[in-house]
Amino acid sequence: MKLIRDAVWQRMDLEMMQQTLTVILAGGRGSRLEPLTRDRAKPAVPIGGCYRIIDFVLSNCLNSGMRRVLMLTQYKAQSLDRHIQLAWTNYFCRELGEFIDVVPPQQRIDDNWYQGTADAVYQNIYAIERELPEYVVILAGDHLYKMNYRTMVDFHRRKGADVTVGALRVNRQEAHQFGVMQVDADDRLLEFQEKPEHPQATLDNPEVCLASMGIYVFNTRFLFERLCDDATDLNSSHDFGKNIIPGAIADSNVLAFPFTDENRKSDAYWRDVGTIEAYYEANMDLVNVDPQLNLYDSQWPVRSFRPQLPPPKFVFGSDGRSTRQGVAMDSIICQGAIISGGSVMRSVIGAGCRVNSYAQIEDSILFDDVEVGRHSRIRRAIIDKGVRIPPEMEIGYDPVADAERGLTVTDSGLVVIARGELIRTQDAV
Ligand code: ADQ
Ligand code: ADP
Repeated sequence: MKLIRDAVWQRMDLEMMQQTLTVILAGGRGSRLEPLTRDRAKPAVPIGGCYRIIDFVLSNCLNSGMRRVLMLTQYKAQSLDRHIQLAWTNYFCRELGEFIDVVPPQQRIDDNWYQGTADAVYQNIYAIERELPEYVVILAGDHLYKMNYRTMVDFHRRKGADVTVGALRVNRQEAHQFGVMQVDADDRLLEFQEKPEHPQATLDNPEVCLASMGIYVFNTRFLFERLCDDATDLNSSHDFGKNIIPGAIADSNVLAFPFTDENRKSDAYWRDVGTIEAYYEANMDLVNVDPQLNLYDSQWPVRSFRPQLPPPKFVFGSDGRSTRQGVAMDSIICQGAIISGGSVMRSVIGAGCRVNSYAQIEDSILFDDVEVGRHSRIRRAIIDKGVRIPPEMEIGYDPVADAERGLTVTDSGLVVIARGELIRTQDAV
């Protein structure tokens, strides 16, 4: 009996997801992630060694059965576009009506670039209409989390909503960065304030607010009506959080979908890695012994592009006088990396990196093809693709010296070395 019921549910789920079109907003500048976003869009920023930020949302889409995806890009999209072509297009079968289309601004409706998030979707209204979806799921391309969107679409459908907003409980101190909501006992939105200065707590806990995850399920017809009205409103900033959602509360059925972790039965892991510090912490979580975001979960595969590179290698290195074992602990080491006589602790080492003899790397993130010279010491640093650290260099030990070299140093002392930033040999200690 249970088997039959499961099969019926699965079929209904499948049909529901086939009636769904996904729009991923991937155009934000990510200026607080500078200099990592100097040449690439935020969703294309590498994370966890062999992933890009966008891989988490796209893996959620595939794992949730959402196979019609429009990705709206705007800012420095070339790296993102190439990653999608390399890593993702093969998972979608055009013959079955599946696709992932990267859509740059085409100025089809008028000659403006996208203004806000709602405008980005409005300008692609024809592409959405062509697919005749029942529901449109709008996602952001720069969040880290694992979520089965089916449960959210199902919640939206069962409760007869016009629009459903993904919601998560956050500490009151952090809530000013988000849309903050008040809901009734039936999850109906009573109030929505975008990034309020004084966020209002939930009724049951004065330290907690209900935040918008910036993801939405819309009935297509309702979405179109609201976008068309908004487009002609001269006072609108054409943004979902500022205009569309607050405007819909008064006369429509707007619901909040509470996102909780299915396994841990608690508040789920979800991060908007908007700042260098948040980005760094998210990487450090991945190298934790018990990470909140587990990459080794076979029930929820996270996919990405895998270059054809040899496996990582650990070798004894030598400086002519003695030898030193190449070691790594509590770390992620990607393909093609060689740890030759250096030591790596609590770090993420990207593909093709070289860590030479007597080098020490701690609590750091190296993107692909970084070379660390002999006897260099690196601590709490983020090093972009292809940077060469000369021998006997110290990074992350003296914030003043690091800033004098022209490197980015955050308030908490994290050092960021951007792509193409060459460190002159005479800077070495
Ligand atoms: P923010 O993240 O601050 O708040 P925004 O900067 O508008 O909102 O970005 C939303 C998403 O859209 C991001 O993924 C961004 O990259 C993308 N984006 C922005 N402008 C775009 C454009 N013109 N074209 C294409 N994509 C674009 C939102 C909500 C809040 C909510 C937070 C959660 O407004 O209510 O709490 O997300 O992070
Ligand atoms: P990623 O590092 O994200 O893989 P790519 O190597 O694909 O990015 O580069 C992204 C884009 O940025 C490309 O168009 C590339 O030509 C450009 N780019 C890379 N480095 C620089 C730089 N130092 N100055 C200007 N543009 C750059």
